[in-house]
Amino acid sequence: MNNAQSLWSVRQVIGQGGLPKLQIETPWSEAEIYLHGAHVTHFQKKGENPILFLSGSSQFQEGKAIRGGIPLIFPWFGAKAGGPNHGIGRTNRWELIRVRTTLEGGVILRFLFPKNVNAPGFPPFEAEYEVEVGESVGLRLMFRNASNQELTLEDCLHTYFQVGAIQQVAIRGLQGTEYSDNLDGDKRKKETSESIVIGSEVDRIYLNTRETVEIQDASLKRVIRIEKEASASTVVWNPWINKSKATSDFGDEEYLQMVCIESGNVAENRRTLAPGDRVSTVVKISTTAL
Ligand code: TA6
Repeated sequence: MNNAQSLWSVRQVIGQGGLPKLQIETPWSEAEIYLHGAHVTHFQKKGENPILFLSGSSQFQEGKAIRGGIPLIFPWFGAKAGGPNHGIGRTNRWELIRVRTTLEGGVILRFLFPKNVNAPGFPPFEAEYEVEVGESVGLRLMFRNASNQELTLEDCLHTYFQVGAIQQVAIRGLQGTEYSDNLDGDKRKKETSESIVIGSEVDRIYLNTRETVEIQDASLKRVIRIEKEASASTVVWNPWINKSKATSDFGDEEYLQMVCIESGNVAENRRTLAPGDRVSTVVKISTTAL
């Protein structure tokens, strides 16, 4: 499929594990999205390094999460008795329902979460997801409470970013915010650093922050900007050595080339929707030279 006016193209091919994959080309960039989890696994601007990390050890099979790219997390974040870690969004096949051109000549793809999949303990809800591919990547995760009772849910775009060397990366934009430290009994702590440098395992939920976060990568000589709307939580995660070795779908050394900067509404930032209400989470990922 392509559109003469806008020079973009979208092709469906057979991806890893025999899963259907969309290959997107635009005048500025290329991207790949698996229908499985509506999972963006690749985004790269022409002449630059890939922006998203994808593990060389990732599984590609129904019911399993792809390791890397942009996993969709809802309606719960983390562990839940009776359900998979991080919810049901990333382990089900979504349907591509619309493709349209942007004013700039890029392309927006819209996906529908399967309506026959229910989350244990949650009233019925609908989810749709838009991915805009152009000079940057735009993400919009949308929910509607399709029940006649209140719906309280967490959501998160669990994005894995590619970096040159993690010890040469500075993460900026979180100074002055509070975080819950998953490695220290979820203790609440204050972020005092203007630039966060990662030299060990980090697993933090920054709360009540709507700020833009930047990944300053001295090795790849670029800045990745993560802007967000309607997102009050930012999660920062790097598994470091021991957790990498203990994770079968993650290479032992891959922690050196990645960091997760995740945008959503989790923990005390979870949101409650009245019957029929709608809510979105919006993220824009862009890069500039350093
Ligand atoms: O976002 C950080 C986190 O919650 C970590 O605690 C770690 O579990 C990570 O997500 C990956 O979870 P997954 O279920 O994808 O292995």
